[in-house]
Amino acid sequence: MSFNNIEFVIEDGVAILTLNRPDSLNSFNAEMHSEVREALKETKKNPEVRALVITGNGRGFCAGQDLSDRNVAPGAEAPNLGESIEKNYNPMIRSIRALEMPVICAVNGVAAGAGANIALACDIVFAARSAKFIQAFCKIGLIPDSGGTWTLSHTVGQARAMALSMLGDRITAEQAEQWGMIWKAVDDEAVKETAIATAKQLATQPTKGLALIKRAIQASATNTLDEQLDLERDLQTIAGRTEDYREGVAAFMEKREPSFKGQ
Ligand code: T3D
Repeated sequence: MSFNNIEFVIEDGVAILTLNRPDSLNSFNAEMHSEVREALKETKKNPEVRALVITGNGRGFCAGQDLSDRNVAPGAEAPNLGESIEKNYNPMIRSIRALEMPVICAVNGVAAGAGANIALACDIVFAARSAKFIQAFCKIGLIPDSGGTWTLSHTVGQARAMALSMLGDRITAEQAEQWGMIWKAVDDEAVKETAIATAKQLATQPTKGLALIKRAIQASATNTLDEQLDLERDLQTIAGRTEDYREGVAAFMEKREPSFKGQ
């Protein structure tokens, strides 16, 4: 597959999707959206892929929508941003959340606007210590999209979600870690390597089980305890029927390392 705005490689069971418009801090134009869609589709359908890493080239992770693509000249017809979100951003977030494998994000630099919320939609987020998370939308009269209003409320609580969204302050990676927005802040030079190593390790694990964990944790955001107990029962039923469960128990009993196939 060849792309103009992203890099996409598959190695050791891991797909690595790198946003590659560094001159505009990897902001999204229409072509990049369609390339990311293509890469996510391939990730989902390629049976060799058991984890995905999303990162960026250059000094930024992603600055959200490419604002040079928006004609806001006086008298120009107002763009329909709802259409843009329906066509591009929402399907991307839904795809990341629904992928039946771990999605690891390496936030290599500033993550602003939709860029911040794409990172926060991933399952495990590592961020370079120098990276910043910015809900930049309020500075241009918009609201956080790409799931930001939901993700932030659920991860950092309403007080912080509200202030981050209204003030558009820059949050450091360490602050994001302390607040539970991300998994870990790591040294700049180690961020991609750490994310890829984590993804490669996860790609050797029971992929179906990990996908079920993802489903359960996601559902807990809106379920009652009763609903969640029922869901855990149902998902455990599925997990208990996988080959990897059989292998995990057998390996434990035989005191050897398991060899999981992701099935
Ligand atoms: O429209 C729809 O479809 C609706 C959906 C919207 C989703 C959204 O994401 S809306 C929010 C859009 N994003 C922003 O508002 C962020 C804009 N960028 C910034 O605020 C700053 O660039 C940063 C805080 C991210 C980083 O600041 P700094 O000082 O480190 O870098 P810089 O100098 O501002 O940017 C470097 C270059 O990238 C610069 O280009 P130049 O001058 O070197 O040629 C800058 O124009 C360009 N750039 C950064 N962000 C964007 C961008 N170009 C186009 N679009 C951008 N979003």
